[in-house]
Amino acid sequence: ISDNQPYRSAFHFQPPRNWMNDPNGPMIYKGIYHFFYQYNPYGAVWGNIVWAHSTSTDLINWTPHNHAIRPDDPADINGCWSGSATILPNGKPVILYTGVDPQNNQVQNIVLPKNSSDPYLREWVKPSKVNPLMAPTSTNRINASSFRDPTTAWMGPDGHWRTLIGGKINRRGLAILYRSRDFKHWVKQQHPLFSAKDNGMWECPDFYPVSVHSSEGVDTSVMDSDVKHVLKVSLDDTKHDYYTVGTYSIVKGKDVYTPNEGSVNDDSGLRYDYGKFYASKTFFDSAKNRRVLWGWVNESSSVADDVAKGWSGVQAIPRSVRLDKSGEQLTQWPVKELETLRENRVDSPGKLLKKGSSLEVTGVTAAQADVEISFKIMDLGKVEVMDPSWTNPQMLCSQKRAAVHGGVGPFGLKVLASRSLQEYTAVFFRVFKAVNNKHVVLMCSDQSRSSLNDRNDKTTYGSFLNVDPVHEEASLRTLIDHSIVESFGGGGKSCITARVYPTLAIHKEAHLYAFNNGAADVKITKLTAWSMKKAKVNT
Ligand code: DQQ
Repeated sequence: ISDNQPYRSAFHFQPPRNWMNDPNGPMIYKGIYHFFYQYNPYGAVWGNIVWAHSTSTDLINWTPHNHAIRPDDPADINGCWSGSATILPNGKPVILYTGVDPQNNQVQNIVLPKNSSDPYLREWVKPSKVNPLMAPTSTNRINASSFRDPTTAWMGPDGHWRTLIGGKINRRGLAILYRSRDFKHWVKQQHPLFSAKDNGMWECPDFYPVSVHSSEGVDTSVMDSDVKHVLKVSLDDTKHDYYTVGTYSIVKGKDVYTPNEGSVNDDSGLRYDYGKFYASKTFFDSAKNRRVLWGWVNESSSVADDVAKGWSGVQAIPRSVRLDKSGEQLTQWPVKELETLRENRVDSPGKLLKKGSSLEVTGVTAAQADVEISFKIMDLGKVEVMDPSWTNPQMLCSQKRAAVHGGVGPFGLKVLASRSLQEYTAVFFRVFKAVNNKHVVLMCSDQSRSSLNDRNDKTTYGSFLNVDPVHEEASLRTLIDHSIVESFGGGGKSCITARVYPTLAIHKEAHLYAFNNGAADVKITKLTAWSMKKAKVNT
């Protein structure tokens, strides 16, 4: 394993070495945040999966513990896969997770803390003769190779527990619903809570209420007229996390979830993140009354490069999630605690960024920074006309990259940039006018020039941003952490996370610029950047 590690993160969660994938069982217990994750103790590629475990008091600095769940029982001998924690009404936590049995069937198991007075929950036990709790049978129409990832359970007004398990039958993706009176005996419901044809396997479902009138989060079991519900699924086919916002009720004893019109789980659906972000999971943080989202960000490098550097996978910064004021989508923002790592603040507001110009932001460690910037468009008259066939934002960003001059935009940031711009990652906006005279804001993260190393996947990402440029400024926050560029547009209405591996723009050789390649001038109304301290992560 190489000693030269320019791509390790300074403030994103990662283990010291080896493979990490899905976030598992996040929760707060006795004031301590718990985080588990899919981990290979033996290498930098997927395999030999256990639940590794870390704890924290601020979601940013983490202490490692022994692996919480290992394959040592017939019900999980071939793998301890993803799952979720539930805090029972008596305050004690339990974990439901997927085990892979000797026949390679996927089954659902439970583990309990050995000593629930230990706030660090350092030991977990598999109760004897209970597992599996849920399994495929000859009659229950469960596909034994597509049955995994139980959600945090919630209790309905009838006092019965519910959990969802991801599944599929043929090409139909399923959120399979189980119910239980005692958390031990689980009964599969005849109908899934939700399903969609031609979707392929639904991994890692998540289902939770969001408050309609407040930014605060609510407990997973809350079901009243002040909440809407969010159903998220991770589509195995596309490796993206899609969500819908909808209403959930129990009608004549049957659980019914109805997504809002227009939000569907497919390629036109809403995504948490339009870059790399998968197998995500939320939990309700009862200490701070917020709902916190974790998501796995995998590598864009080659397997050979992963093996050489000795690790693969990071977690995105935990995000607070709330229903957007529109009621139609969520907004996400890095948890407040991240700001404790900020130092050396630099401000440079009020600058006019003329067409074709750029501005270097100096005074921060550009490879390890937090940047907030807002733009006011000076001349919307220069806007380009939107072709009605341009419905795919990612494709549009790939065609109209940062270097392609436009009318209004592209303007934004060039991060992890080398001195003479042989390498840079550009995060930017471009504005169009549609046939209905409405403006459309495109947000892009362009990795095409991110590295001189061509073994990396340098796909460009994009999203339409739900912001009206006539009345609102275009705002962007970007977290830069060596090989991670995590961007929040419009206060968190669209998020794009990218992995990049510059060869020149590393450590002190990384630079940060604001740029404008549009014909219209833009004014930088806010530009604040901070160097970020290194977090204590599993050291
Ligand atoms: N990863 C786990 C599965 C899950 C998948 C295995 C999603 O439980 O479906 O490591 O990334």
